[in-house]
Amino acid sequence: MTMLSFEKKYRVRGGTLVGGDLFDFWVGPFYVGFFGVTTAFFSILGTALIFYGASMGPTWNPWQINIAPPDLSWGLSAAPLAEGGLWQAITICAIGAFGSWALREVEICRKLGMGYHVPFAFSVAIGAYVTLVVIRPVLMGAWGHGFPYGIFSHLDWVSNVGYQYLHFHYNPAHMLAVTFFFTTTMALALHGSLILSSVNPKKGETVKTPEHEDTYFRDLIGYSVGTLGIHRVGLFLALSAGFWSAVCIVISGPFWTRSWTEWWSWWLDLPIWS
Ligand code: 07D
Ligand code: 07D
Ligand code: U10
Repeated sequence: MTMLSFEKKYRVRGGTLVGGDLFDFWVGPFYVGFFGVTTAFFSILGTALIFYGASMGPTWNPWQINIAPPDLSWGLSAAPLAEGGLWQAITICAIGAFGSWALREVEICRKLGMGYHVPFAFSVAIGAYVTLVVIRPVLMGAWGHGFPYGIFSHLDWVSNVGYQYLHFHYNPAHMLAVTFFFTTTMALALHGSLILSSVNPKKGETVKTPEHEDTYFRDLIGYSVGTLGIHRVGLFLALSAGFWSAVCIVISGPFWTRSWTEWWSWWLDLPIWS
């Protein structure tokens, strides 16, 4: 079935979570829905606020624009717009836009009768962002612990926060997250290369079957996880990377305030050594 005739079949009403038929239509290739409207609303408003913040700042250089969170002295209260209130409003818009996008994904899943794997996966990324700008600042008692919105300024934040704990690489949850990120890229490289090697043959050669793919890994490492299984592995690895990232930052401050190198002294403190 070509894409266009398939679209004709599935572009029918139904499956919406909110709004009934009201926004149940497409604009060009995009499905709109109630959450498409809320996505557009929050992202347009949030972007406009970033431009407003930039207009108050010293530069229009896109690399240097910076919208900082309120000073720590504001605690968890609402700050005036020019003193971090903009950051607070942009954070609300960002969460509104990301949440709307995830719910729009859910509506598209429902329309197509598919599983909710894509919105679930995106929710893990949203969870990491919310951990950085809401959960950790709330646990530490000030919005000022959120990261600033700017291309270079957010890098400065990561570096500064890292050195506040002396050596962030010694954070055990950071180790797990980094390992999952590395493993995800390795898994994607293995999967991408295996698929291309079997279904994109040279001119004149035949396309190979999933049995070839299975056999390749059985010959190489003695086991094949299977053609469906590798997608489960990939999703697990990628979501674990995001999950352990959120853990590594939420424990830094709320649950561990000293250097991460010191954390490892539990090993030296084991009673078996004395
Ligand atoms: C390829 C999908 C497309 C998405 C893109 C990003 C914007 C921002 C806004 C000027 C993989 C679009 C960018 C809309 C413009 C303003 C105000 C996704 C793809 C192309 N970071 N980060 C980047 C964000 C955090 C870190 C690049 C966002 C945490 C490091 C881009 C968030 C920490 C490095 C960017 C976020 C952190 C980057 C490329 C939110 C820990 C880099 C991103 C909402 C997670 C790299 C100059 C990319 C870089 C980079 C965006 C959060 C660390 C600007 C939107 C606070 C160490 N980050 N980041 O390709 O080159 O993602 O920076 O949480 O080295 Mg960041
Ligand atoms: C938060 C992004 C969410 C994005 C969303 C969508 C748009 C729309 C529109 C394109 C989580 C946004 C969408 C805006 C765009 C269009 C049209 C993803 C998020 C919802 N670190 N470190 C991590 C490594 C060091 C430090 C995570 C490596 C140093 C701190 C990851 C190294 C020190 C924090 C990671 C390294 C340090 C981290 C990031 C190597 C600094 C965090 C991934 C090789 C001196 C952050 C939750 C992530 C974290 C984090 C990797 C080094 C500090 C595991 C590989 C030693 C303070 N580091 N790091 O979280 O856990 O993605 O955040 O040296 O806060 Mg680290
Ligand atoms: C995968 C796969 C697979 C495939 C695949 C893929 C994974 C099985 C079969 C997919 C993978 C790829 C294509 C590879 C490339 C992808 C990446 C590298 C990932 C990164 C992607 C990007 C960088 C692209 C990002 C682009 C985006 C997000 C599109 C941007 C979209 C928009 C600007 C429009 C968004 C649509 C919305 C919000 C909903 C509908 C809204 C409109 C159409 C706008 C009109 C608005 C309204 C009608 C509402 C009115 C607005 C209001 C009320 C607001 C007003 C507010 C004010 C303040 C004024 O596994 O193999 O192959 O292909």
